[in-house]
Amino acid sequence: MTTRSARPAARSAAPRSGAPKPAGPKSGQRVRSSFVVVANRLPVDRVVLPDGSTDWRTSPGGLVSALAPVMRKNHGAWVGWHGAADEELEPFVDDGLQLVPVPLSAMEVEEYYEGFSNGTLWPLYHDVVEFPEYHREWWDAYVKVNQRFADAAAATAKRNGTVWVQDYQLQLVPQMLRDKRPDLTIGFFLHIPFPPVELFQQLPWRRQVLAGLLGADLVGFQLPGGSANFVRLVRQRVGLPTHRDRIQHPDGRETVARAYPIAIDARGYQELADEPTTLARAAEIRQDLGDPRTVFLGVDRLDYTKGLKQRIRAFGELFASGQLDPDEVVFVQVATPSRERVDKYRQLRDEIDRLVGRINGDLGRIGRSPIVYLHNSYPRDEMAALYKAADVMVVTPLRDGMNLVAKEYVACRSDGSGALVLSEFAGAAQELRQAFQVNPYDINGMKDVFLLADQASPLDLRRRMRAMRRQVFDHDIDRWAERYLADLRQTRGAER
Ligand code: ADQ
Repeated sequence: MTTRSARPAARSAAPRSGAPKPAGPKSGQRVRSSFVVVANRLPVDRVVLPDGSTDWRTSPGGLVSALAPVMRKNHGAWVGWHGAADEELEPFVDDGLQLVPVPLSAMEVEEYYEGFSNGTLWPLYHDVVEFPEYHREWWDAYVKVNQRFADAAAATAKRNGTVWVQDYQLQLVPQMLRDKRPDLTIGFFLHIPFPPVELFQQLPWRRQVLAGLLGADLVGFQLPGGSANFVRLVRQRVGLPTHRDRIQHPDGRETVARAYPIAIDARGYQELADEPTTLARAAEIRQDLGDPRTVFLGVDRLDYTKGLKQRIRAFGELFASGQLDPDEVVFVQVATPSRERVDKYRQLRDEIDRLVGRINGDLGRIGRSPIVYLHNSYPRDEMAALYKAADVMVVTPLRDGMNLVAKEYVACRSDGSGALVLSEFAGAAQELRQAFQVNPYDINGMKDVFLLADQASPLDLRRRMRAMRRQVFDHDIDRWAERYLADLRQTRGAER
């Protein structure tokens, strides 16, 4: 396995230190806002400075990349866990965001977060690519923690305010919040797929989860398929009447279920990618890789849904058969460390280490490894440089709600070059139709498409990239949030 130069975020990104903190809530003072986001995690990570003091740094990840700009624009408050167990923190302001920490005990992290959220819901909602585990103690912790988040949101939201709840960890919050604060407009957005009826009904607590979501005025999904699954389940399992995307409650209230495919800050990415320092860094990366003819790139959280094993196997076979020549081609796989305390994730990491080690051991030579594997998190400018340096981006999840990496790559290719290989099972495939689409379970099929993308004519690539760029730039993150929030206002407006 090779770990060549690239700059890990944890060591190189400078935390905001030294400068006085913006005036924030004083100790014990409550934050009140008419726009509140509730998510499992606050959008910051704590860093320890050389003098031993601590500060906060905006954390990477799909959800954070998507929501931070919207929050700043709306002077909102963000309710979420701050990432350390058994610690209570007062609300604070960081980088213009009002942050309201929700405490979790070590046991709750294990049962609510690692257990029910990531050991039950995550695999169940991703087509059962790993077996979901069902434990009653995990469910009990999920209920308890969801209530705590709902209580914190209820205490933060101003009268008649709007609360936007995020993702699968907090599906009970909408109804819990409505019980306490019927004056609020409540939105929910699910970042991961919503499974078909046949899979969802495995869940022993399926009715409670549906009832939790039904507390929202608007339930948003990545794709129309997810929203249709939800409406069908509500009809069958809860017995409420539905009409297209509307669900009628006995008290006259309505819940609307609709798709809002999440987007990125396309212009921001493009500008960053075109900065002279980024371009220089991209050239340096290629040089460090030995100036190969083709750089293939994969960038994923290290997660079993991302199809890493199948992808690496496909490359291993292409290198072994000589269809790809390690003297000319390199495959760079960046895998962000993720959920490292969960067993399945530890096992996956070991398997990937072994797989990459075996391929490089068999096929590499001094100074040349066919696969460059980087198990690290990087700052945005380094990510943009990697996207610029890559000729072919490979995004081949077994199932993915959307996949922002695919869109980020497209946004960075301002000269129209580059190829995107994209799994049919990523939500992004419904929008990026000109990508080279693959079925990630079909290793031979994937190998063919990797070769096809490598050999495609510059004209064909430019034509595909132009169409994908139009899509990504026309549907950016601002439009996504505006569309969702406008619909949310309307759902409630119609009732009042
Ligand atoms: P994720 O499963 O985390 O998100 P993805 O959409 O690809 O997947 O978002 C990953 C984000 O992390 C991207 O913005 C990417 O740039 C960043 N990232 C990845 N590797 C990195 C690294 N090594 N260093 C730094 N940053 C890195 C969930 C769902 C997705 C959905 C998003 C948003 O699973 O399907 O698209 O939420 O809704």
